[in-house]
Amino acid sequence: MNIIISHQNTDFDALAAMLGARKLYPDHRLVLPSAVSPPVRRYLALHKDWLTVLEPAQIRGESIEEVVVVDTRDGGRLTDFAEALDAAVRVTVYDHHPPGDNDIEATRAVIEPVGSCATVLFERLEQEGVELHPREATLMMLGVYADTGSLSFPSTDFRDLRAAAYLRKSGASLPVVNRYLQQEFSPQQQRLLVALMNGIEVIHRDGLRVGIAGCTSADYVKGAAMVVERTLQLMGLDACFVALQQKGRDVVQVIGRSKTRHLDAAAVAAIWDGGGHRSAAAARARSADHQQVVDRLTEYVEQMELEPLEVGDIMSCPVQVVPHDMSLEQLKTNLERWGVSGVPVERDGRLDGVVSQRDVDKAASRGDWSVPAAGFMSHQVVTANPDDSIEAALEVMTDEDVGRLPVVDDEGEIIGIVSRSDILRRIYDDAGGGW
Ligand SMILES: [Mn+2]
Repeated sequence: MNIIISHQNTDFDALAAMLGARKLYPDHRLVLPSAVSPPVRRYLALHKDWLTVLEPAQIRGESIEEVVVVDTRDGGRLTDFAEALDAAVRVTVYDHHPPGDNDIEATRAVIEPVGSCATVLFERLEQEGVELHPREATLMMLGVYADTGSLSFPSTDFRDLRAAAYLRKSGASLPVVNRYLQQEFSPQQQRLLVALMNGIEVIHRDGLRVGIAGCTSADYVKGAAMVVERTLQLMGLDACFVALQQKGRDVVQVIGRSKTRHLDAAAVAAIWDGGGHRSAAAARARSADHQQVVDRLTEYVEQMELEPLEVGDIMSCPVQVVPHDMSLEQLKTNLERWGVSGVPVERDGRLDGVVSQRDVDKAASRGDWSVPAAGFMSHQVVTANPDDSIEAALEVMTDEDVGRLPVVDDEGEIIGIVSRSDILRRIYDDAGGGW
């Protein structure tokens, strides 16, 4: 077995570099350490059908031939893999950190003094002529941005900027990158974040959650828009508008962010002759008080025309349902024929569980093709209602760690299925990412 690993508390640069390494070594398996940073964990929860990762326990006892280590070579950050590293025939390192006392011994090491390890891997892929899918480019971009402070840290090299440019050209989605980025805030920004988190009013409109807040500050807040963006992310809002007034001034700064195509931030900013894009816009309201601006924003959001945005709108239907006694062999054939990655399982007309492609692969590896669906399905009882908002469905999937939710009507009948990929498509369409 050949594996690709990285450091404890895996961050986006490490994950991006692991993906890059797997593009170079397609037969190697990705193995994550026991501790992974929370934003990476959230990213993986949503992308796991596409990005398969193993846990250290799953390689125990395997004979390891090659270990590819990325974004570190410090043995102290690789303790989960000490055994594998000892046993490996070859150890290859891709890193961008300066040398240290605790560095592991490598058969081959590619060390480049650039801002992110994703850049190191990107350049190898470029040399080999390996093409990237937009979602792969997006993760690589996340790596570059995370380690360079979105290309702003002094450690940012020309080569990081160049990698970012080519990743963008390969279709990297900046809205998705921003969705996952952790940003560092100044004290003024932190105070603003606290004020917004505490003072924001959330208006619910047909499954959309729009936050509106008014706020005063003693000094000018540089980078207030980033705080508005973070508020939107932290609160899981679809859009967020903030009226910010510096004490003693009669100008109100209006900042809008929207990640839904149902609400055009630029149209809102236009109320005060501002401008921008659908997803990000700003305006300056003169001779105004922030409370007046908040009232006007609230009126706008409460009265705007909306198409509904619900699970029922994006679910797949009609839905294929399989009986609990369908054999593994038949099920595998059917999933391929139907081109779906999972189906609900029924028994006596009622939902009994869900079978995913992963369940099928796992069962198939045991070699008994006659085992019935009930023997390897997930006994999953969480479902969605067609009236649920898609954000709520996504939350349930993340909380329950399931990839799809059967959609049932009030009588308990299965009328559709909504999968992580349905929601991904919706999120990315809304963000203009297009995959
Ligand atoms: Mn790094």
